[in-house]
Amino acid sequence: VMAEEAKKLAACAAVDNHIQNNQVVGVGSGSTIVYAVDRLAERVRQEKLNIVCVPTSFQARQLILQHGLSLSDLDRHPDLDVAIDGADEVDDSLTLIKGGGGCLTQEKIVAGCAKHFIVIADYRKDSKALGQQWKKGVPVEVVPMAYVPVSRAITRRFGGEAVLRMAVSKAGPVVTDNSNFILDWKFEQAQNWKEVNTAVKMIPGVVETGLFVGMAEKVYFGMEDGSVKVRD
Ligand code: DER
Repeated sequence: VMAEEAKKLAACAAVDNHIQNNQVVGVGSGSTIVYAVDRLAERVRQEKLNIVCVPTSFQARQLILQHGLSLSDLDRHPDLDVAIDGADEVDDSLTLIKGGGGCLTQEKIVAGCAKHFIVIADYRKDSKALGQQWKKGVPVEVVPMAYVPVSRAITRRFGGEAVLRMAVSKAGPVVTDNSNFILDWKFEQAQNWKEVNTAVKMIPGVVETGLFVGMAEKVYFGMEDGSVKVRD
């Protein structure tokens, strides 16, 4: 099957296995999550489920509203039962690279508030080691005034190069939902991602990294043969 169909398979498997009545659900961002919200809305209607959704971006907020789902936030629901989100790459210890869509900060906050963080992805994200499939580097959200010193600090400490993400449909750099910039750090060799995540977060000006270490409980991969593979 094509990647889009594989995304849908993973999304439906995750929603069908992890959504039940009276839940607060974190809704991720990107293209795969669209299939999950479609399936979630269908189940809410068919089974008359009492579900409240917390978004991870303007995009997720729009998805929730467009599907007539109940919108909430972390002020009212700081404890989420489950969060479902996509990923750019998943390694064999469930470490994720996220942020290809620029939404990593709110995604990590919401994932951290959920009892269960479930990831959905097509087969292209299935990797043995970060960097094997995903070639765009690790996204790092930074305060705009600090992007140059942060970029230099990352490359001095860990090598590679950290490049300011430029917008396509807007002049100048991408501006996140939190009014920040994004550096894409093109690393050269495999790292101790737990250590890198901690060290990068300590650099003054860094808001968040796209390294999700020890957060994903289970990953559903939609495979090319139409099956769904689970890694946990
Ligand atoms: O940008 C993000 O963090 C997205 O969740 C990304 O990791 C997955 O987006 P996709 O489902 O469109 O591949």
